[in-house]
Amino acid sequence: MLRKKLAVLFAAAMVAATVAGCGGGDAQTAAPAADTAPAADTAAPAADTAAPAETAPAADAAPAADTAADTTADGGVISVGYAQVGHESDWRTANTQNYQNTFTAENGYELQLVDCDNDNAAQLEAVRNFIGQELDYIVIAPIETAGWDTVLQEAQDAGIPVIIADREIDADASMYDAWVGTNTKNEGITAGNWLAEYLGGKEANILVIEGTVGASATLGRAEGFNEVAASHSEWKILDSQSGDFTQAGGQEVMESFIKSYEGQFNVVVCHNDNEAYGAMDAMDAAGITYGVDGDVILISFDATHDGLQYTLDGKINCNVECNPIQADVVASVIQAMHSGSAYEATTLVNDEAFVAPGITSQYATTMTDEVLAGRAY
Ligand code: GYE
Repeated sequence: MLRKKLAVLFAAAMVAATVAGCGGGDAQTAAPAADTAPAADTAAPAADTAAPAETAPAADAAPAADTAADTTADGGVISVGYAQVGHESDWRTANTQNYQNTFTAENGYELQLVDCDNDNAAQLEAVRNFIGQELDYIVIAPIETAGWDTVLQEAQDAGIPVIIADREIDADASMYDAWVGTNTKNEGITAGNWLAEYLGGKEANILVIEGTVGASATLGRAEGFNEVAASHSEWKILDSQSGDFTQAGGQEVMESFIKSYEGQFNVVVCHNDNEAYGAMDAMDAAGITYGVDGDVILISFDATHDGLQYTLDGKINCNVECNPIQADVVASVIQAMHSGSAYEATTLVNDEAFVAPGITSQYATTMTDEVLAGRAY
């Protein structure tokens, strides 16, 4: 195990963040926001544990495969533990399926995927269990940003490389080996920029249904959107409450918003599609209209298949994508680590945004049947 870890660290070339995934987003939505997306240099292992950038071995000069690959006891099968957030949303289901379809036995993996049901303690326990089993690699989609130092130290002591995926954590980048995910602050900025463009100076009284408290996806989207809101004195955020990224949570929060603010709001921002479905149910029940022909502008994040169907139908005005298809990038990082080659310390999966028919935007693609047909998840 120790030999493999050393090979991994020496092979960690300090390369710039790359963009993977769907692509096609316009420059405004793709511009990384430096303060939430880990920069390549912050995600790289600390100088004392890895060769500096300029001396990091190139892929072809990396330690021979036998220092890395042949440490696997079971004839080349790579064991991977994935501590998954839970099953709170359609995005999450798509992400889980993507890992299950990628880390297959045919592809040479043994995947242990643990659904942590949005419970931090369960997630820490899952990671400790992976360490106890001496799995080859650990992938964590962290529920919250906080609380990772001790268990990451334990993984490091055991010599097991850790990849943080989907969301971000507070821990120093030297505590893990690679990061793969999306720029959620940028998603929030895109939502804000689109709203400003759409309203063209008109007043906005905004209600926000946030994601899980303490999750980087929540913090990033809120920070990005609030940054744009701060530059619009004609906007007011009336309230912001967590719907926990679930449909039931979105409905519950929207019902209570309607009680407190009926007749006072014209914009609802939901941090994911499932919350938006719940908010739509609550507004339907209260006779509040939304979408392109309604009284309330509805903004969502994720742009899953169903979310884009509602956008195509004009019920969601703007839907900012977050791409759940990340397992292929994680697998290529693991393959590089395993063969002792250079790998990307940070990979940013690109997102774009979509708006309902009848809306044109410099920040987003107008929905069509073809766009929806191309959306598998
Ligand atoms: O937006 C939400 C999911 O971490 C980016 O988590 C992800 C978020 C996604 O539950 O639907």
